[in-house]
Amino acid sequence: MTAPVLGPRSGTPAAEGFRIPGEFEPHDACWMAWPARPDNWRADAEPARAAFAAVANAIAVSEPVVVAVNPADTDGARAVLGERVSVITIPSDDAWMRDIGPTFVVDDRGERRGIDWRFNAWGGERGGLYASWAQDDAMAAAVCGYEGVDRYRAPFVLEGGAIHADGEGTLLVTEECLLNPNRNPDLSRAEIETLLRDYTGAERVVWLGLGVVNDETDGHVDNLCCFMRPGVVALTWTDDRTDPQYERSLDARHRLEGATDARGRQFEVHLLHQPGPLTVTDQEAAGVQPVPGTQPRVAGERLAASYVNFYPANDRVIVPLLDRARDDAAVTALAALFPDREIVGVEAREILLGGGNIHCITQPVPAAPVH
Ligand code: KQY
Repeated sequence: MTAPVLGPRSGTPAAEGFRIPGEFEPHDACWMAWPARPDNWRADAEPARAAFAAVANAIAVSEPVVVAVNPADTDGARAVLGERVSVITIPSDDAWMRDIGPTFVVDDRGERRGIDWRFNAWGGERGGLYASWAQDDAMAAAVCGYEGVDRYRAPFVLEGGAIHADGEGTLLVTEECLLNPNRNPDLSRAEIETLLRDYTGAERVVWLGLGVVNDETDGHVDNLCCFMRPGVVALTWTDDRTDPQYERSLDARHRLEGATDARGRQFEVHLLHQPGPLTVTDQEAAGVQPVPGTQPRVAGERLAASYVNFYPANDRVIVPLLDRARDDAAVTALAALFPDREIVGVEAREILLGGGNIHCITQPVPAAPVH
């Protein structure tokens, strides 16, 4: 089954009364994509597929999951994804639905639309992670077609993982990513902030500085800091002052503590101690097939590991398990922060090896509020 891809709307979401809801608000579904490329996923993506399937099956207990799969992989995906997961054939260049899918916006009349950000593989000609991304850039339009929602084509490069919204007018972003010349070199900070307001419905943008060390997205905020509810955020942290993450997280903490949100609240900042530090093993690096123009995988390289990269499904939170020494503390902390949801840990090192984690591979379809 294919769905018609409709042309984009004119106008902007904010001008038409739309906003990004908080991710902790109810969802109607969750979209994911299926990993395949052997220059990013080791051992022909088989270990990553097992991890993606575990994430999809865990989310599907709580809300419908739809997985977009390249044509050649449809039968293989169907075989390992549970019966509560739908499989739809849509080609993609890689599997980061947070960044290639639409960011959905809602209005107060119960309507839902999608934002189709311009996508350049996290850097385009200036350090993008692979050389051809046309299929990824077409994903948001395809998903909007399947969902039967109108779409706005944004006039600037952004990824869904580069923003976090509280649903009440506040947006978190990082300077490392949004001001990186490999995204929108012709736009000033003020112009970027205006576009963010126009497309997300935000009234206040809170700029953090650097993201997680060695994050190949150039510091996506979704690996650094996220909302649990309006006014309450989780920040990846380390107590080790010698660790390069320490100064980054400390700076983010200071910025958050010195800011207020769109409703004038001060932030309640909860620190989630990072895993590791974790690094790529020889065996893991050897399992990736290098291709010129693609981000290489090098043994010993630090991985951008963070427990902030979780997915809050409707009644359970899917958390990456990454480090035996730290996992329990992260799960316990999140259980206190989401007292009405079950916390479900999923082994996620194989996702991390590809450059992101559970939040990066998921894209919620918010339930449209009806007033
Ligand atoms: O973390 C993300 N949002 C995307 C990571 C992309 C990594 C590509 N190798």
